[in-house]
Order: sequence, then C-alpha cells, then structure tokens
Amino acid sequence: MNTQLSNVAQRAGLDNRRILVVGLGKTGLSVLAFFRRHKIDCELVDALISDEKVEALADELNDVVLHRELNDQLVSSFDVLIVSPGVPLAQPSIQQALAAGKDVLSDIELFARLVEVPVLAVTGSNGKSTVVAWIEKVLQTSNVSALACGNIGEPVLQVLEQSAELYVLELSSYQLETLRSLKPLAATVLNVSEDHLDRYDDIEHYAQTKQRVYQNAGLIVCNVADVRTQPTSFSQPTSFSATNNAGRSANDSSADASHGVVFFGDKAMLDKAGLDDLSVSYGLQRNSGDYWLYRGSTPLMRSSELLLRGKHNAENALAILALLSPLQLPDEIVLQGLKVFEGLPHRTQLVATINGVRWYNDSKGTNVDACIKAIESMEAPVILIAGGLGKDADFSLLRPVVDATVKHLILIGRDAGLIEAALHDLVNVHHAGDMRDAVSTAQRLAVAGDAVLLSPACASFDMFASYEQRGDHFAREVRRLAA
Ligand code: UMA
Repeated sequence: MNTQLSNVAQRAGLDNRRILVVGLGKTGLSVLAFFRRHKIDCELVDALISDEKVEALADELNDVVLHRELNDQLVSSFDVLIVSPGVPLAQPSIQQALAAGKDVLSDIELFARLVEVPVLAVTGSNGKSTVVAWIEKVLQTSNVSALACGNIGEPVLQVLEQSAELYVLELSSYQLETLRSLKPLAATVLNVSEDHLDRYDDIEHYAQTKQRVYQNAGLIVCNVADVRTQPTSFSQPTSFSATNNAGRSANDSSADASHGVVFFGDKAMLDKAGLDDLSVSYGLQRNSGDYWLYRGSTPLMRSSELLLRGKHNAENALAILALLSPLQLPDEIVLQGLKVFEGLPHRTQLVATINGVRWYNDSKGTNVDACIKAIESMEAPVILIAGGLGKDADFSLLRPVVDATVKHLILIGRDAGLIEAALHDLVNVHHAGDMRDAVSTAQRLAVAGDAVLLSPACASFDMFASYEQRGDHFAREVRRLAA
C-alpha cells in the first residue's frame, strides 16, 4: 500500500463515521473497493439496481449490506452519504440529510482530500473528455506520468493509488455540486451551453455549478467568447505569474491567494478586450489561409498541424496550452504532443466510407451544442441521425445549422417528436424504430459525397446503456453495410 495513503479514513474525515454509499454504478463500486482496501466500513443503497445486477455483483457485495430503497429512516442512521453523480441531490432523503447537517459528498471530494500530487481540472459542456485525454497524451509525450480520470470513465478512487506525477481530472457539473476541497494547479470551464436542464433551475444555475471548479484553483483558464466560463468572482483578469503557480502541490493552502486568470479564444476578440496587457492569453488567428495558435503575440503553430479538425478543436488546443503553462514545459515538446493526438472514439469518428458516403459516429454528441459543432465540422451535405432523451433542451437552436447543411433528419428515441416539432419545416424528417432501421434508412437516402452523422443531441438511456453502447451499435450496423 502507498504509505502516503495510510490513515486514509482520518485524512478523508471518515474516522468513526457511519457511511452510506449511494448508487452502485462505476462510482459506487470504486468507493466500495477503495474502502475495502483501507478497511473502512460502509453500507450501500441503490434504488434502481436490477436483481440481475445484484446477482452479477455477488462477489463484490458478499459481506456488505445493500439497501434497495433510499428513505429518511435509512439516511437517519448514517453520518456521511457518498452520493454517485447520477443520483440527484434534490431527492427528499438527501435533502433531509443535508438539512440535518450530515456530510453529503462525492468520490471526487474524497479524492480531493487525499490526493498529494498536482491536479489539472477540466469541465465544460462539450470537449472536456477530448481535452483531458489530449492533455494526458501531451504529458506522456513530455515524459510526465499523467493519468486521466473522473467523468471520462475512470473513477478517481480507482486511480488514486496508481503512481502518477499528475492527475488530469474531468468533472461533470454533477460531480462539482458537492466539491469543496480540490485545489487544482489549473482549472477550466471550456464552454457552457444548454445541458442537464432537467437537473438545474436554468442555464445560469448550471453555469454556477460548473464554476465551482475555480474555487481554490491556482490558475483559472476561461473562454473569451463565453461569459459563463468567466469567473463571476473576478471583475477583471488579474496578472498571471507562472512562477507563483508552478510545482504547487494539490493541497498547498497558499492556493487561495495566488489566483491567476488566463483567457483563450479568438485573437481579435482577446486583442479588442486588451487582455494581453493584463495577462498572457492564448489566441487563434487566420493568417494567409490558415489558422494559427498564438501565446500573446507569438505564433506557435498552424491548426492544420493538429490531427483533430474544426475550429473548436483548435480552441481546445489553446485551452490545453494555458492549462499546462504552470508546468513550464518546453514549447517544442508540448506542441509535438498536441500534434500526435488522434481523438477519442464516439466523437465525430469516421467509421467507414461506403460507395462515396462517409459514416461518422458522434454518439458523444449528447446535447444540442455538441450536435451543432459536429454538423459544422462536416464538409458535405449531412444526413443526421438524432434523438433519445432530450433533457429539456431547446432543439430550435439547431435550426440555422440544419437549414444550412442537413438534407435528411432521421429520428430515434423518446424525444423524437420534440426534435421533429422544432425542425420539420426545414428538413425531410424520417422516423426509425431502432439503430438498425436508422442506418438502413440513411443508406437508402444517401448518395456519394454525403456524410451520414450520428450526433443525437440527446442522452442515450431510453434505448441504450450508455452513449458508448449507442455508438458501438451504430458502428456495427454501418460495418454490416460494408460487409
Ligand atoms: N441510481 C440510484 N438512484 C437514482 C439514480 C441512480 O440509486 O436516482 C443508481 C443506479 O441504479 C445505478 C447507479 O446509481 O446503479 C449509477 O450511478 P451513476 O449514474 O452516478 O453512474 P456511474 O456508473 O457511477 O458513472 C458516473 C458518471 N455517470 C453520470 O454522471 C450519470 C459517469 O459519467 C462517470 O464516467 C463515472 O461516474 C466515473 O466518474 C458518464 C456520464 O454520462 C459518462 N456523465 C454525464 C455527462 O458526461 O454528461 C454527467
């Protein structure tokens, strides 16, 4: 066992506390395994778990009490609730626990209390997994042993005991709701667009939750074009001193005093705001036909040297340069790392080209903004497959890009009717019962030169276990066409 992790219960504030782990998905199971390793007792509750899953987990659960209903009586017998991100805090029994002054927290908060190496923290509505995996790649190219974790699919308590010089942590708004103790070396909200409005009062409430990532951050990295990413507690950007922040440990208590704010985005917009006079910024500017990435007024590289397409990915690369700046790595190594990242599966991933039609899997396009970005990055007429659980989104935001680029819209899932209502006057709408039906409809409609894009603008859980499973089904059906 890592000696730094001895006395874990005490350091995590769990000593002699009665602990209830709420939710038994990836997060809950990782908490249980971590507690076993450290001999910390807990009980579990999962109100939605199936009997089949309980049976499949028999080994993991053998000596632990699993409750199947979360109610006030159960909650009253515990001091601490460790709640999985997908379990809404608005549930009455959790509200009751909060009102009673119980410690309601996440696995991320436990990680934050225990981690002893620097953390880079990334949130945003779109692009956060790409940015986190990209940073991990850049650091590995630079011989820094970095591990990506969090919402990207790697529960934090699962990686905490692996040896790493630095963690690159992806945080969802759900994971930020109860987070207090994280002191990231640098943190960003990449962008804020409508998502998860079934869980928040409105987009401002969602943006405020995202901004919790900035509390205690050594360096704040925000988007010049998106005011909701800019820290509300800072009216002006303050000057950034890389030296003040470099090498700071994750739990350095001087963090509060040394906030720096750095902006990234369109260079003309940065120049207009005079931001270079106040701090170094990271800009994108078109020079003789190609976009260039800049630090302040220094050109660094062409965006065409990146393997990832689209202006939004060039902006992601700028955010990465800013987030890595406290580490003071040599430019040539960082730029080389940026150039070799190939992207993640299910993000505008080319699955196949069949008879001149390109088929793209963007199953990770689980909200309207991600779907817009995916359509914008296509250079051909698009046949769009969309639909699923709409999370109360405003699908009319798709109108300009659908009008400009989409020639057929194939709808699946529970909220197909809502999307149809928002777009039916602009585009030919078709309905499909399942993914196989959607793919064969697309094949019937597509001609050489078209792009068929699965970018649902919705969550997947009405038809699939996850966006990955949805993307895998799509890719399998497409490959069947090619066979
Ligand atoms: N459950 C209840 N009561 C409820 C809701 C759920 O008991 O009211 C139970 C379910 O029966 C299930 C368990 O809770 O057994 C599921 O917990 P969970 O939804 O928190 O899922 P995990 O498997 O723990 O995965 C979570 C994240 N999921 C969500 O936030 C919904 C994963 O992000 C993350 O990768 C993982 O922790 C590790 O950190 C996925 C996601 O969809 C990718 N994230 C959303 C997004 O990116 O938009 C936020």
